[in-house]
Amino acid sequence: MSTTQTSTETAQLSLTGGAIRHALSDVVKADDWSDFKFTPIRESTVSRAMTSRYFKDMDKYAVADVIIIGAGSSGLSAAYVICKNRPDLKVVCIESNVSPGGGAWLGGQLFSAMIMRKPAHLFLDEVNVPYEDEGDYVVVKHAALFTSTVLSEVLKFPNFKLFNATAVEDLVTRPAGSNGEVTAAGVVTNWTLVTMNHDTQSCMDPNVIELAGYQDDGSRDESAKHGVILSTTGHDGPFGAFTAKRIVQIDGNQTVAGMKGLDMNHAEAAVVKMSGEYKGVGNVYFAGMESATLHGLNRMGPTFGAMAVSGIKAADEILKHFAA
Ligand code: AHZ
Repeated sequence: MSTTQTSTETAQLSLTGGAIRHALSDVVKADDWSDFKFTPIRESTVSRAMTSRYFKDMDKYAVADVIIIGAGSSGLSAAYVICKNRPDLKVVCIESNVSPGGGAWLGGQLFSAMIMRKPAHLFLDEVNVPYEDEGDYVVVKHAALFTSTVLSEVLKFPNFKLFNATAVEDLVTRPAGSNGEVTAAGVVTNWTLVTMNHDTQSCMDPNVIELAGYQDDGSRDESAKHGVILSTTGHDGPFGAFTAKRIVQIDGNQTVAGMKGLDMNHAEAAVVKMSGEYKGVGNVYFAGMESATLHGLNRMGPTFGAMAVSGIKAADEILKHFAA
């Protein structure tokens, strides 16, 4: 039998053994629900409560210090590390799907358990996700336990905003040198449902989130740290590797190498090592399986240590950028 208690200024709710007692207002007396009611509300109040906050967030995060593209296991792990260490940075995550989490709701195929090779279990310790210790690797009883825990931790940070059901359609770029070099200065966004229907509707222009550190005329504000983009859109697929594919068009010197076959032992460390800053176009970092697609690394299949650790590594580089 468990006891859960929440309290507000006006009421205390006590859940014990199936009997719900509303201690102060006596709404439910002796299991008699016939007079049960909620506090009153107008429909327009609900609309305003949602939309005012959403648009306030859009306003607040129109300029961001860190823009994370994709809320899969690598993106969420990175978000956790950045938000925890730098509560002063504005961190926004754009996720094209309605449900954040990417491929980390299942361990592999349709199986529930999630495998992480050591030392990635240290991240599980940090976020308090329990696991079975099998020696060289650990097992979380359901991948959804990992994803929902990291997601809820990240969402609780006051400096983090998730815009889900929103797709990144392009990068904002600015000149960054006399030889045609460019730097990424933001992302171009749209509702995913709009992104999916550009071909069937008349022009629906997108929206933009700009990186911090630029002036009104687009030039760098040298007195401020410039913001960064961390792309974690997963491996090549219908939506995946979005930024990798776009960035090599922008940076004509590079190509998307494409993900190689599955090799668990080599793939995980390689993804971690190759995650981090992208040298071609300024202000862009990669983590997770998008790094594998960009750099031609093996995939690892259903073992998630590299997703957490590559997110941590990219986050560490980003923290160093802001600390310098
Ligand atoms: O919806 C995508 C997913 O949630 C999102 N995404 C992709 N393109 C986007 C775009 N705008 C906004 N243009 C976008 N969001 O990015 C997220 C990627 O999550 P993921 O779980 O696919 O990637 P990950 O690298 O974090 O984790 C990969 C997990 C895998 S795949 C794999 C294998 O195939 O071998 N093994 C592992 C562990």
